[in-house]
Amino acid sequence: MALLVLHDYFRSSASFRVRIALNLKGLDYERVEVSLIAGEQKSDAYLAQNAQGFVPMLVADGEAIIQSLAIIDWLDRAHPEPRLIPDAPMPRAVALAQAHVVACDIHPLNNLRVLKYLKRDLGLNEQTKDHWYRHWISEGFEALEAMAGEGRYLGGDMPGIADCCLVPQMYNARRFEVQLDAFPRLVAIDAACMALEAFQKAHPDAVKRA
Ligand SMILES: N[C@@H](CCC(=O)N[C@@H](CS)C(=O)NCC(=O)O)C(=O)O
Repeated sequence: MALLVLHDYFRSSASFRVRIALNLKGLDYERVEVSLIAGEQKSDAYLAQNAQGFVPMLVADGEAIIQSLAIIDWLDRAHPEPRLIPDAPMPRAVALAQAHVVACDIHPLNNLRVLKYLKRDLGLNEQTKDHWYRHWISEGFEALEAMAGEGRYLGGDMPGIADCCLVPQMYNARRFEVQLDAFPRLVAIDAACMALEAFQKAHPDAVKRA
């Protein structure tokens, strides 16, 4: 079995997605914390492996994989059970569409570098920046609430890639005090996921350095 080393940051939601996926698959991995606050993601040594300078990065037997959804896809092919991305064309499209609502349409707008740009370069104050943050989560969650099926999880009877994306985004939403009353299905799915050890062990509070 490949030696897996995850370069991540405890509070990074893209990293949280990958920790959940690794735990759901029951894989052992080492964590190397990259402090985003200290700017370690922009060090020469890190950039030599990950030109984008983001976390997460998974190194499997010395080969680096970046982008959380690409990492989850790699995990699903290298370690197929339990499946996180369905094989059948239509369920696969549904699962990826749900995951992309979070990973492509919410999260990039609220990324650390975007928030820094809003404050430092565009001169937004803290309150306006937080308003921006909440706006994009609420708008994305409106769509995702409508797209959630009847299952216990976004993935149906079992958690899948979309649940790996939802739970970290809910964590961010709560941190920034987004009103969640309008999203009862997402709140219920998040609670169902957080009842599972794989999600609990991946949570920022569980992996935070003492
Ligand atoms: N699309 C990327 C996003 C990764 C990303 O945005 N990572 C953030 C933390 S959640 C990061 O490393 N930010 C560092 C920075 O903005 O300098 C993925 O899914 O892996």
